[in-house]
This record gives sequence, structure tokens and C-alpha cells, in this order.
Amino acid sequence: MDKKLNHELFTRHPDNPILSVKDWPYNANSVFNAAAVEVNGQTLLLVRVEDFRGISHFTVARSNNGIADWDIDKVPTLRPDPANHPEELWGIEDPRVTWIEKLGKWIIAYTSFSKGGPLVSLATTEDFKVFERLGPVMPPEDKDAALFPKQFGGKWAMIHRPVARSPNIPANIWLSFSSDLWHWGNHQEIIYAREGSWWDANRIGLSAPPLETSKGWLILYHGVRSTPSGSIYRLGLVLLDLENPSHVIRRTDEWIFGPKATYERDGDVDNVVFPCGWILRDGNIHMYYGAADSCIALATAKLNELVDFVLSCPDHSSPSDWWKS
Ligand code: BMA
Repeated sequence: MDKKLNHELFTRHPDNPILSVKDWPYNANSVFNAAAVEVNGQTLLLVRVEDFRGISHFTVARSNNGIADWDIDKVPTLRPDPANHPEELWGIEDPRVTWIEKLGKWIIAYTSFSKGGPLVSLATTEDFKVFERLGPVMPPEDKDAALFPKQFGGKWAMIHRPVARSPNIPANIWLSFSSDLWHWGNHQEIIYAREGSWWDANRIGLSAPPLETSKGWLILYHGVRSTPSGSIYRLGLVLLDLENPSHVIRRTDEWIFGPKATYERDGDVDNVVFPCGWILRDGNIHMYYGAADSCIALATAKLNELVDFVLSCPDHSSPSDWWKS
């Protein structure tokens, strides 16, 4: 079948879900939305764990093959610290991790759930044992953030998704820049939620961190479709210019992955696939995603097929509001 009609370039792992609370060394309500990186040849997941109060923290899980035999920290690895960081009062959620070669550190962008709403916080680590918080870098409501691994014109770049208080203003994806990772500016709206009945109308957000390819930065994003029986979270791809990441080269019209399997359809929040990390190994993408806010699943795809697919999509650069008609 023509891949363009196939809708799914990813293959689910037959052992899905690969991690759930039954694997956890301590009691928890759910484990989901994990960052995924490769460390010393191992797959390391920084997992969002929700406790029985509804508050989330992060715990590290390591595996040699990225599928089974997970070595999970026996206690929470990084807990919210509301005494020193009041913005973490209601937990820390949805981490995205980027290796910053220039700093020799991993940088973690995560959602702090403050009294004023969710916001973007940053922390660094060298070993996933000791963490140094930079603190809140974007006010609420803002989430779904990740750093680019490189600088542009001497500045760090971060993707994030602010939400306006007015319900009539769509939640789009933004790009901001910083010299020191702490003060952010030159904010630019780069990827727009579509309108009407589109799968990615009104609310979109970054999923995994930007991935550098020879054709551009590959961006995995989620779109949220509101229906009478709740939201459906699905995934699309965007290619951003390598030198100028505020320029969109192409974007998929159709979603490329969406809830189908029972563990994606049925959970604490039904019909959600929510990746926070992907790992490139031998030309294959390993996408780790939270399924139905209840467990972690794995799906794989060939990187060149993803890039070819997004490049084969129509160029909508003009007119800019083509999807309104
Ligand atoms: C989003 C985030 C995710 C969650 C998803 C579905 O807004 O909060 O953490 O997985 O909703 O509930």
C-alpha cells in the first residue's frame, strides 16, 4: 500500500506495553510520558510516575536492549521540590532530554505544575543521579518544551507551547532563544494548529526533542482533536530548516501515528499517544511514548522513511492560511 495512505510509518513492538506499574519497584498509579536517551550503549528512560495523590515525579529506568530487563531506580530519582521551587507544587511532568555537547551535560525541559498553571522548567545532569535545577524559564501556561542540541548564531534555542487564556486563541508551537539558558527572548510562533475538523486543530505541542537530519530538523508533534467523547492525541511530523529553525520546510497533512491498540485506547486518559523521547540507532527511530496516560510503549520506524514522507507532503508555504478553506 502507498505509505501516504497507510497513515502509520511506525511499527508497534509486539511486547507493548514495555513498562507499566506492575514493573515498578514501588507503588504508583501510572508510569508514562518518558524522555528517552542512549547512555553508554544503554537505553535510559526518565519516566513520569504519577503517585496516588495525582502528583508526578521522575524515575530512571535503564535497559540494555531498550525493550526488557529494565533496571529501575528503587525510589523516585527526581521529586518535585516545592519548598525551594514553589512552581513544582503539584508535580513535575513530561520531561524531554537533550545532550548538549558544548556543555558536556544533559538538559531536561519539563513541566512544573504550579498554582498558576503548568510552566516550563529546566534542569541539567551529567549522570541522571545528581540534578541541578535552573528553574522556571517560561510562565504559565506553557509546556511541551525541548532544547535544540546546538546553538544558532551563538544562541541556544528552545521549542515550547504557550497557551493564551482566551479559549479562542489556538495553542501553537513557539521558538525562543537564549545566551545563557536562563533569559529567553526573540519569541517566534513557528508551527500553527490548524482549524475546523483537522486532526491537529486548535492545540498542538512538541513531542520528542528536535532530531538533526541531513534534510533538516525533524520535529515530532502531537495534535489534539476534541470530540464529544474526549480528546484524541495523534502525531505528525515537521521538517525545519537546519540553519534557520524558525523556517518550516514541510509538514505532514495526515497524522502518522494515533491510538489504535487497546493500551492506547483505554487507560486513565483514553486515546492518547504521547512520546517525550526518541532514539536513533542504525538508521532506526525508537519512539517511546506514554499510552493512555497509563503505561509506556515502543514503536519503531526507519528515519529515512520518515524524512522522505514529510518531504513528499505538499508545500503549503503560500498562502499561509491554506487550511482555513
Ligand atoms: C497533555 C499533557 C500530557 C498528557 C496528555 C493527555 O496536556 O498533560 O501529560 O499525557 O495531556 O492527558
